[in-house]
Amino acid sequence: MGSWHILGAGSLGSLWATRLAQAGLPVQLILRNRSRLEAYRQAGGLTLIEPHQQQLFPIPAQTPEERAPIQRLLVACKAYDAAPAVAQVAHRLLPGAEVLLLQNGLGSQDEVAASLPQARCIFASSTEGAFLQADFQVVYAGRGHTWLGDAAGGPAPAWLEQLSQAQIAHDWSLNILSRLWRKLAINCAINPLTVLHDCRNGGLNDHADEVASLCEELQRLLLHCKQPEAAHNLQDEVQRVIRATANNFSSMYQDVRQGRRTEVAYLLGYACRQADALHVPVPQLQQVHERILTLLQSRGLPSH
Ligand code: NAD
Ligand code: KPL
Repeated sequence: MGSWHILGAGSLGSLWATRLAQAGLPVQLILRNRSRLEAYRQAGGLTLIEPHQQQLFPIPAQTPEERAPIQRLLVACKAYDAAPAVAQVAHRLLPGAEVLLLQNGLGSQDEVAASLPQARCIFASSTEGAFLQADFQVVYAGRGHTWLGDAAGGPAPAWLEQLSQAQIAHDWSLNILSRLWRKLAINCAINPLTVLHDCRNGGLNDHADEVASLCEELQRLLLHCKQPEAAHNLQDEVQRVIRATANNFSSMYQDVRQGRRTEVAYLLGYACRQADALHVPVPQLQQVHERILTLLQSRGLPSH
């Protein structure tokens, strides 16, 4: 069935690459440039770190300039890097190639799909947790689930069987956009407020009114976007997530704290742009968005 090409050897890309390799499936990593490739070769491969074991996988790697054609590409970059990264390898995609997009939020998937009319783009929404302990060393921090689907319809791909072999817990979703919208709404109700109030997710219990008014606006927006399933009981779900992750720092909080670029443009930014386009009033969301952009600017971080 051909090799898995994985674009981006960060947290999630390394997690997928090592599990596919562990199952004996052919994998090729695509790294940014020759100096990353050199650093990777020095490391001897990717290391997967789990609670009671760690294992090194000497997975072959290449740069985007390599010429070998690509049938199946897993894009594991951040949302803001996805389209430019795909552009570097677009000429290598075979007719009918499949491109899996692991990005959180919305907007980046459409950017990629618009640039690849010849490919089948499959969107994913994942609750897996992974982080890099060092370059090319990935810690599998929390087992989760990944939903995959084709917003344009069509059958489930035969290679889903390979994900089962690799023990990547997954389901084929007939409404992947609804899943992505639901996750986006939850992230929009929690993540920016944790940054603005400098708190763990559980700290938002002290700001329940603010969370509730964001949920109300997000629910209205989802209904206008024709996503009733994603809108259903949003506030209860947000409260459940806050309780379940009370002790955690949100991903946006961690990005800001570590001086990393955030995916805000594909979360709150996307929600505000959709609200604008559909003339849905979302004053609290817009105010939180502006406050976040100001905070990012004050820290010298990109606001897009
Ligand atoms: P990451 O920053 O750890 O990894 C991204 C990698 O892509 C980096 O190694 C970067 O160097 C690489 N990259 C960027 N541009 C490239 C290019 N042109 N060519 C080759 N490589 C390139 O990010 P991540 O945490 O793995 O997140 C990826 C996506 O998955 C994000 O949208 C994130 O929100 C989502 N996600 C992550 C997790 C998680 O636990 N880490 C869970 C769910 C969803
Ligand atoms: O996904 C999350 C994140 O931190 O990005 C949760 C824990 C759901 C908070 O929105």
